[in-house]
Amino acid sequence: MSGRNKVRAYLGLGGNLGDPQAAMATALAMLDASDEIAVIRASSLYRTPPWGLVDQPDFLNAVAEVETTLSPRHLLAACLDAELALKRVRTERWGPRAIDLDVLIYGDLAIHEDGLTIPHPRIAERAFVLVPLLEIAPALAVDGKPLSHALTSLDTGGIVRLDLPADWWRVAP
Ligand code: PH2
Ligand code: MG
Ligand code: MG
Repeated sequence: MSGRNKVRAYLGLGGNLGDPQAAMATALAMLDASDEIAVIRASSLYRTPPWGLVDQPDFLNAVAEVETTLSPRHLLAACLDAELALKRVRTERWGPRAIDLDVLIYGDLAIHEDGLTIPHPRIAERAFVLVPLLEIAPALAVDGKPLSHALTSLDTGGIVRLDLPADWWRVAP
């Protein structure tokens, strides 16, 4: 990746069908293989109770920090490409899925466009996003507000950190 215009971004990963750990590791490897995206680190994997539609299996969730020379829209497109390559079938909103990749944060940018809202509008409402995000970026703030604040009003019950090596995402399980 060229040294110019590198932006730090955070991606949310989740899944609850098939082998989500393998799907997330493969997705990060695919993104990292792009000349325009470098995966800097990934959080631990967390087993999390389903949010939204509760009558579905537990999810695995993680957050990855990346550096990219892609625009927000192209970064999102790269995420959607990885989802498609992993044969994600889009079904019901908030329903079960093999892999979901979301652009949570892109530098200091705030974007409100059709199909692209950054920072992701529901970061502060979702413990399954905040817990892994704060693990790797404890001082992160959105709109000048520390995200660690948001976590104090959320229920983190049932979220379990898996005891895996820090490079779980580099090894094909
Ligand atoms: N994703 C959803 C809906 N509900 N719940 C958890 N725990 N984790 C997720 O990633 C998740 C969810 C749709 O994006
Ligand atoms: Mg999502
Ligand atoms: Mg998504």
